[in-house]
Amino acid sequence: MNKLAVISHLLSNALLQSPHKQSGTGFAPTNIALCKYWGKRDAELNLPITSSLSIALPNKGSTTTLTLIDQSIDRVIFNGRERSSTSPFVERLVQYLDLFRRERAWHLQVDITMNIPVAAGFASSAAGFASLVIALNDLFDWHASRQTLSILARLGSGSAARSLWMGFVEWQAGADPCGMDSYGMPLEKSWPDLCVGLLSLNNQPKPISSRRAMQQTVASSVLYESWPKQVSRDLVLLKQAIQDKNFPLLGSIAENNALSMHATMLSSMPPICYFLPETLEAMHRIWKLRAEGLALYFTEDAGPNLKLLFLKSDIKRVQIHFPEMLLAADGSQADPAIDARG
Ligand code: 2P0
Repeated sequence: MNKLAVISHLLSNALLQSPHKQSGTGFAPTNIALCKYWGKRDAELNLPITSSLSIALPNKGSTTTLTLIDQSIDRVIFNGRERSSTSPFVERLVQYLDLFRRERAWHLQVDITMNIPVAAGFASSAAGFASLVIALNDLFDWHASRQTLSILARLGSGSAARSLWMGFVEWQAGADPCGMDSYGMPLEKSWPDLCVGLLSLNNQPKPISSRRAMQQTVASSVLYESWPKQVSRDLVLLKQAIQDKNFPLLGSIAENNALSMHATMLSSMPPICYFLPETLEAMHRIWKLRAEGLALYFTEDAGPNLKLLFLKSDIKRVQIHFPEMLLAADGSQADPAIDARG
């Protein structure tokens, strides 16, 4: 099944005619995976090999506004600056919009604003595609469920399936070849004392996109065989840690999960290494502080920067050691009852 067939299955033809309104808007939060998505069983539909689990950063994310324009091409404005129609970013976005445009009779101005440090690689495509789908839902008046929007967002970028909710979200891998059972689900748990800090260490462009890196890992790493087993264990332990508010368990499993994902990359051929000297230096500082009694853990995605995990009671101590850290979530809004419209 291809993307168009999935969309036709989810939305009737009547819903795919011209937009109902002149404009539509949506906000979606960035999500940080505590148990990572790494590897696809279907590259066209972004269907994962394993489930994954994330926490949303409540006030950090992407707002997309779509406005119908009387022009022959789409215009994309990112953080106030118009982007060239030939840039890979705009091409990927327009290709995605085309999935919902059976006749090329209308075009849009797409305004995307992200309030996360974009150059530092924290602005994953997840919040971007999720906010785009919420804006399309508004523009077309689909009244689609969050589950449907999660599947639609996944077609743009896998991790976007988790950005439709606040709080903890599990993206179920599912087994259906068409992916109708592969979407995000909020956990009915909140943890107001849990904090996430963004530690920006190096803003150079990535050596390889996460999309390609995933593919290369699955195709060539002998260690990848152990990844699904690790994820099965980690999901159980993370949910237990969230249930019991057991922070050392949550921190140690999230950190180990990230390092194990990077281990599969290091063992791929050719090797993939997102660590930079600054990354390793920060990891050693975190481990030393932990040995000295500070409950501080990290997670790392497909880039050199770290996300710090700690409790509200330790904010000041963490800030003394990492004054440059951006406090992105203090857990107080990690409530699944609040939906992503903010
Ligand atoms: C995650 N990452 O779970 C993992 C951890 C990066 C490292 O999801 O190809 O941009 O669009 O489905 O979602 C980044 O990959 O990849 C990612 P595509 P995506 O957050």
